[in-house]
Amino acid sequence: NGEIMNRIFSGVQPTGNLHLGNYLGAIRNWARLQDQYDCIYCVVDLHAITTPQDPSELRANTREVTAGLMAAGIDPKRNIIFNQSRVSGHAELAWVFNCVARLGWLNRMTQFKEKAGKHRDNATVGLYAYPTLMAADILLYKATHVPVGEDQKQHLELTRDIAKAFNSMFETDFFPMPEPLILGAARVMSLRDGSKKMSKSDDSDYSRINMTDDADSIALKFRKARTDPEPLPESTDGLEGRTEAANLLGIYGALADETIQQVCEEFAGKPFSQFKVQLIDLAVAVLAPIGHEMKRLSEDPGYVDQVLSTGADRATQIATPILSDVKKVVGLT
Ligand code: AQP
Repeated sequence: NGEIMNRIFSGVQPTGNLHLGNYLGAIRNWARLQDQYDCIYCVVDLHAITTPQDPSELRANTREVTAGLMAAGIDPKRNIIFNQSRVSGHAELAWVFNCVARLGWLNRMTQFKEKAGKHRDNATVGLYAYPTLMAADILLYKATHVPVGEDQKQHLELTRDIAKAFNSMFETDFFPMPEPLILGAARVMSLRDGSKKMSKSDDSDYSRINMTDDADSIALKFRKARTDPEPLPESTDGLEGRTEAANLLGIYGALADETIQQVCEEFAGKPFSQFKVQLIDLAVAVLAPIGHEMKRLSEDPGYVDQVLSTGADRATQIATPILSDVKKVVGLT
């Protein structure tokens, strides 16, 4: 019956302000994929609570991230947009996968090591088991493609291992192997430190451009962004060892849909002060309409809630028969 030809699943955590890294690295590309794929975009609130969240902020962030997805051009009619906790199948399938995945596999996950840091014993069990929930997110819909950045590659590999192990444990070909969709998206770094990625949880608001920042804040943050005293190089070779400079050129390139080499050629020999003026103009032109639309949507929480609830109903319709088959395969029903 031609089911699930090309289905995409992707998620974003409602852990704080959406920023330029989330936009250029993920959300903008999700909007571009909606013409070619059947897409499910999930605000992953169950993932968010693997680290402590304030309940009222979590609720507000879930709405804000949903508004961000729509403001960036993702159409909730053509795609499914919903928040994870409304479809109980995610947690149910994650439990089954907890009983398939091996401790040794999870012990190798670098994201856990990074996020748990030195206080490993204090990290939640949920943070440790994060990748099995992610596997459930994807396989609950038998998604065929998952857009992934560098940081999520290892988790997708684990998802494939879990699918394979499930299939072999129960002598079935039930789960398809989801393929990574490498979009070659830019990794956006902190404006204060070119060795750290731009992140929602960075203490300094000057480290990131939030999608809701107004033109003045965008200008101020880029003006204060770290660079070096050298002018812009003629080619990418001249960016060697200049992480902050490379980051700003990368951002410009991503916003303008140009390669970094093209940006170098355009600005070769110019000082950063001059380049930043152009960067600010471009960033404001791209982000201001998105920020305005997010603000407009934030004044209409009823509409945003309705999108999430309709999305959850549609997601449930796809997930229910798949979860019910899993239960039969495992012998739970
Ligand atoms: N700096 C970045 N550059 C490019 N892509 C990025 N993404 C995040 N930061 C950058 C991509 O955005 C998507 C959603 O990310 P997420 O919300 O699930 O979590 P994250 O990757 O952990 O993002 P943050 O901002 O760093 O959150 P915190 O501070 O809470 O850990 C993903 O596709 C991610 O690759």
